Amino acid sequence: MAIENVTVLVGGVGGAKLAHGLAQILPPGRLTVIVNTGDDFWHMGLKICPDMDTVMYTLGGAVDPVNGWGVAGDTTAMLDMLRRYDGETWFRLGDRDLATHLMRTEAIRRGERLTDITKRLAHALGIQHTILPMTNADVPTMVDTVEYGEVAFQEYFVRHRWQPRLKGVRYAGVESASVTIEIRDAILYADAILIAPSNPWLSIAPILSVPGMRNLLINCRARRVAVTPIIGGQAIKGPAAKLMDELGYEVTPQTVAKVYGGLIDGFVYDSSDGEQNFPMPAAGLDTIMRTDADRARLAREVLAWIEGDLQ
Ligand code: FO1
Repeated sequence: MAIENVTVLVGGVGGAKLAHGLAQILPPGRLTVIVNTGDDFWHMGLKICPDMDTVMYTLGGAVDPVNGWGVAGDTTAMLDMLRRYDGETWFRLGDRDLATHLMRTEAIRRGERLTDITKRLAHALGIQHTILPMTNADVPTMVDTVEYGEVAFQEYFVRHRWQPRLKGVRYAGVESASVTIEIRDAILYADAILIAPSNPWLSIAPILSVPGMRNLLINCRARRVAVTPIIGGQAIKGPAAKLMDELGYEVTPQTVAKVYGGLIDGFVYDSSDGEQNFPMPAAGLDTIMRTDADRARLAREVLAWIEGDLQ
């Protein structure tokens, strides 16, 4: 089968890398990136969408290459002044990054949809593909922890450096969220749908929990493939492995494949894990994306595997 339109579900840094690989190899307009907004929060009066911005900066060639989030070469004048006022500096907003939050917050206050705001910001950054929030509703991820009880996602992730032990996760208010017409079209017209190597519980599950999303994915005509975020019993980045352990799962790519269960037609695991068995067609590829070329190579290999009908 020939693949023309690709849609990819992503969280932050790891997902953005695969999205960037796809963006490099697909013609303009052929890629749609559906982004987790469970990490979004209001901070110092500003609406912050960390995963959206990570994807936007990565595809726009503006991302900080060391952190994988924020703007390359950004400065901290605002944070330095905030510190003098004894303000909240645990979430590090760079000076250039601040412009994104100001633009977005003003537009939200004017009543614009996050979908339309993102389209405008992405276009201004020269991005020729489509970036969509998973929904326009606020669906903050809440993390139940042993040490602090239930805390908002960024409190858990950034303020406490994902060290608290996790007991559970919920996506607050998701039952009244809905998929947008843009998301519906991106799924219905896709030839291939990828689930990026993002955290299955903190990044992908919020997207899948938007009412209607699962049904669209199950009933669409696209081939659906997930890429593992677990290699050699460890997460490529972030708390995925720690979280799996705390929730009582075995830290293996098989666990991830099982969690996606009936949603996927194929699974990509890392070739360094050796021959592996999965309950669906699976391919062992080099999934580590250190360079831009690695990202493009992995994107090409995954699409080639799907085009060959997951043999
Ligand atoms: N991650 C951190 O670990 N520390 C920060 O201070 C931080 C600030 C920040 C500012 C803007 C932005 O868009 C992202 C930022 N991130 C920061 C990353 C982000 O919060 C997380 O990586 C994601 O939410 C998890 O995908």
